[in-house]
Amino acid sequence: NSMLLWQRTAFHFQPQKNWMNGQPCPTYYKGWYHLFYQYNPDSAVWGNITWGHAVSRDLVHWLYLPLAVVPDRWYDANGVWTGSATTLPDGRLVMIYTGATMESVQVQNLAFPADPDDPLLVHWVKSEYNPVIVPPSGIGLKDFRDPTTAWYVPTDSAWRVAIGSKNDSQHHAGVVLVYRTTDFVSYELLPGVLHSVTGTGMWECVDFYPVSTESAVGLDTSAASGPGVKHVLKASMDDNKHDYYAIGTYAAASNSWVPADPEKDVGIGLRYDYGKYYASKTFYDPVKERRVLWGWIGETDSERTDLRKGWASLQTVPRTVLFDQKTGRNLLQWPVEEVESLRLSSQEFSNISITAGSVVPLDIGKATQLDIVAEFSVDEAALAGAIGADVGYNCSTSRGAAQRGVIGPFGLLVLADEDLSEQTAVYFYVARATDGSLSTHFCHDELRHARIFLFLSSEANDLAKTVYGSLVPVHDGETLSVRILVDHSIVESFAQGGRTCITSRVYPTKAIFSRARLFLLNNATGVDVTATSVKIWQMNSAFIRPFYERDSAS
Ligand code: DQQ
Repeated sequence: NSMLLWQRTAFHFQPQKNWMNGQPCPTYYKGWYHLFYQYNPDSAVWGNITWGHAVSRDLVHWLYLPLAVVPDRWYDANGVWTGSATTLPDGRLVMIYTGATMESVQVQNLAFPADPDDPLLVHWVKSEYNPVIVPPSGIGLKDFRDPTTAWYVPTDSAWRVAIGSKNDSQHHAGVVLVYRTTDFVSYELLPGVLHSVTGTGMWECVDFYPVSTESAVGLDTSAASGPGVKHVLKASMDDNKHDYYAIGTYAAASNSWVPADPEKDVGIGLRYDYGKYYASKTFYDPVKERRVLWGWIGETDSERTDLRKGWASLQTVPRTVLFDQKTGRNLLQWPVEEVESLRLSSQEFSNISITAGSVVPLDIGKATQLDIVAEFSVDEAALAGAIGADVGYNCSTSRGAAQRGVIGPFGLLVLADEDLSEQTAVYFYVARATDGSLSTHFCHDELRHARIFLFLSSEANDLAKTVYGSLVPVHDGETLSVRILVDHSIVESFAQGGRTCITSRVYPTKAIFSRARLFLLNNATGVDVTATSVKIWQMNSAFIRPFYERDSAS
């Protein structure tokens, strides 16, 4: 439907048409970044899951390739589901993926590049040994999926692969099983579980990787734990469709991982992203020595609408993931530096005062493809007076940017129309306890988005509208800062250098083309706020296009 073309994004990855699912399977091979993604080639809703494939030189400009792995065997007839890539020391690539069998049993299978000399890895073959892992006893036949990238354990002279599951006889616990292998064909289930958290249900798309606590570089998945290295365990909660992670300590000898803070364990603590975000996955990029995170942005409209528009869901921009050395408790996520290559002209504003209860338009011309970096400071004297303000605040139970507090909300209104009837508010909201301590909330308010619906007025309530967010750690002396990527129907925000991130999938009907605007907002009752610096870049499109084999021949 051409009416909806403005909702397609310009620099986020999305297929040409139809349904894309989480979890991406990213990797790097012979000069190219590869993205394999769960894809329905036939329709804009989930089904016929197959591996779509795209390649890029820079993680920003992508070329669509033919389908990589399709469901054509008894062991994957009901879908080629999520998998992972492992690069062996000799450079070979091993892909292990979940197949849903003819009877919908979840088994693990191997796939290999048909021609390892082809850097584009266009053709794939399946192993004659498939399936290589079947559900072990005590595990549900449909609760055994999404094998991780393998890591090598030198003391054991073997590789290990983790697989997510659940254990309903143990208080609905999410669990991670670990297999040992030397040849990727035969696997031995290790005793015990890597980790388990009661009450969290099925863990999908488990990811397990080391992070350096001392330097700002990424680590290969096989980097051993020890001083200066901790391990991140991430799982996608099938019950609530959020991605949770925790940082902890891995002991290969005992096949166990222990979170640093049991109160913030996987499934009950930190999330990668507090918006519309699920089924993410990292890979190690050996070229730039970084760990890169991909996440899946689903739709918040109905399947019926997706079918009409002919496509559904996207990927976030790839994000670099680092341990936050300053807080020591969380990860930092930041758009990969290549995203900055899309920056075109910029405009800079400084020291704009936003008085309590006001909105300030920023005259920047087009406002549908932006990269924004903004810093705010709150009037000190007013802050000192605001003791005991808004202690019980919570983004998701609030009324969003319309709910006025003493020290918030303030921030930006993106994808807004001229009279603000449509907008996504990206804002901070500060609460001050009676002991004087501050806690800072970071939120996205979509409540004023897409009230009008395009096809039938009876579908006006089709969209899930919500206020997203969480607390963001702020250190003494830090200014409040946010980076926001605006891309037609996606708003991706990174607060305080990426300590807390939120992604919104919105459906603008008024803030489109040249009618989209950008504003500063301060809806606090008690404090004036200064936008000390706001830098805004217009963003180029990434022009994702098909790549034909004849191109490579020429
Ligand atoms: N969807 C895939 C599974 C995965 C889930 C199947 C994540 O492999 O667990 O489409 O959304």
